[in-house]
Amino acid sequence: MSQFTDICRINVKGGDGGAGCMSFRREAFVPKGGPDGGDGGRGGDVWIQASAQLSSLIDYRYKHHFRAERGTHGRGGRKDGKAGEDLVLKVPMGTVVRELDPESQEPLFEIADLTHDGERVIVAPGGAGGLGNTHFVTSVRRAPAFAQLGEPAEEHWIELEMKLMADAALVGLPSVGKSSLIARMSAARPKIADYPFTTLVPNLGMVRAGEYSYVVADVPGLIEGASEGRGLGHQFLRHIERTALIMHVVDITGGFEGRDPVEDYRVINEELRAYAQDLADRPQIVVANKCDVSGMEERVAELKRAALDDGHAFFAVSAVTGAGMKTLMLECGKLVAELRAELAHDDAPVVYDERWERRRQAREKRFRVFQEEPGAFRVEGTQVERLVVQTDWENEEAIVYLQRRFARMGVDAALEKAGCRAGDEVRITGRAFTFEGADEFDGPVDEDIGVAAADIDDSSDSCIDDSVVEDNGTGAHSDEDESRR
Ligand SMILES: Nc1nc2c(ncn2[C@@H]2O[C@H](COP(=O)(O)OP(=O)(O)OP(=O)(O)O)[C@@H](O)[C@H]2O)c(=O)[nH]1
Ligand SMILES: [Mg+2]
Repeated sequence: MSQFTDICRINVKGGDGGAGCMSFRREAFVPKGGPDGGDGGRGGDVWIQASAQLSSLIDYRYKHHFRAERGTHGRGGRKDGKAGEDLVLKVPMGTVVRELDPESQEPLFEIADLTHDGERVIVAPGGAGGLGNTHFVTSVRRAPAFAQLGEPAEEHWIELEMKLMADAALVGLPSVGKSSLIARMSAARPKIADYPFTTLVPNLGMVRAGEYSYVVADVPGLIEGASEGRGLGHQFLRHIERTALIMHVVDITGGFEGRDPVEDYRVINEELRAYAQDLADRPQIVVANKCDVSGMEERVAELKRAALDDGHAFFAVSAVTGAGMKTLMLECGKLVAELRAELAHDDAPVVYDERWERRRQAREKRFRVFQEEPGAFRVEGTQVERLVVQTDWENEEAIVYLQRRFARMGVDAALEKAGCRAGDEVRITGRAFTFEGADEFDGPVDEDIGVAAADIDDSSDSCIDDSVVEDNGTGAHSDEDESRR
């Protein structure tokens, strides 16, 4: 595989919930027994899970759409539908998961940074199963002739980015001998040649030295201007963001152009700083390579002085003869072990699911109301629209139930504030209703909604706090934005 696959965008969708069942018990000589429609099963969730077995995102390069299994429908005799299977998508450790804006495909926010084997996060929850008609029995509605449709599952575009998980990164100008060094230090066998940009993608190697073992990355050569996108190394700079230690390799001979090693050293550090101050502040060791070439003593001394002045440890080695390599590998191992111990201290476990789910839920509960044309208003919002989709429009009772839910959620009140009057048209997704006025459902409606309300109820129902009522310039006006925020 020549191409290094490290970023991909995929579409994930949970399984749809199964529909609830509308059914009545059949008994001999009883024309219509009690309601006995079972609930629909919930749809499966889509998970992203880090796995130590994987080392690339290649699985997601050609396949972009992933769906979890749907729940099956409820049946008569109080038989509930079966829940859909979850779908678990495995990714390498060190994968960052982000939610994308479905339209612009720009990252919205980070969902998770999966760094440990087995760490996982739900990226697309399955839909809830619809409730069977048994749930809608109340003191006044003994024989509810409706059930809920299954909830359509969430669908999202997400971005997966694999970041290298190396402990140390070999950084330097092209042809300074980074690949030669990793070949000396580990079992990695990257291509080595005397022309620049031999290495096109990062190579990883496991180094064992004494009691230490650690992973080193050989990154494509950086050149002046790399931080602004020049050369190849730029796209890999962000991989270095995760390594605890930078092994800054300098060609002590100055290469074919006879460059000054101290100047080379400064150029690279300047690029690191320009890319991110954090990279320049990262623990660094300076490695003078090609010290087998004779007559370099003075240059070695100069570079050593520059490195020590900056507070960096200094090593003079030869990847070709192996001189100085053992010390370098051991000292690196010691440093990496110290840095790891430091990191372990501030390695507080991150609870991705909650943080991200809360934000998503808050977003979904929000709705906005605006006037589309005289006498016609539109309500937009994920949860509001989902309720409409879950309603069986052939069924009068189901529609009445929906209207009561909207009243409780504050949709009616928001419509009224926006200037909607009885008789006006209210549009939600592809449906249109006639507004009957907000007063209709005033007062406690819980008893009337009965069991169903208690079952589906969540605190979100009083979500008027989250709603956004907008003035679209057509004269519909509300000051809710100011008063609520
Ligand atoms: N004399 C001598 N030559 C070396 C040493 N290390 C590497 N070289 C030579 O330097 C050249 C470049 O080596 P590479 O290991 O490919 O350099 P690199 O830094 O990986 O280069 P890029 O991948 O292009 O950035 C090759 O011709 C190597 O044989 C060394 O210690 N001594
Ligand atoms: Mg190389």
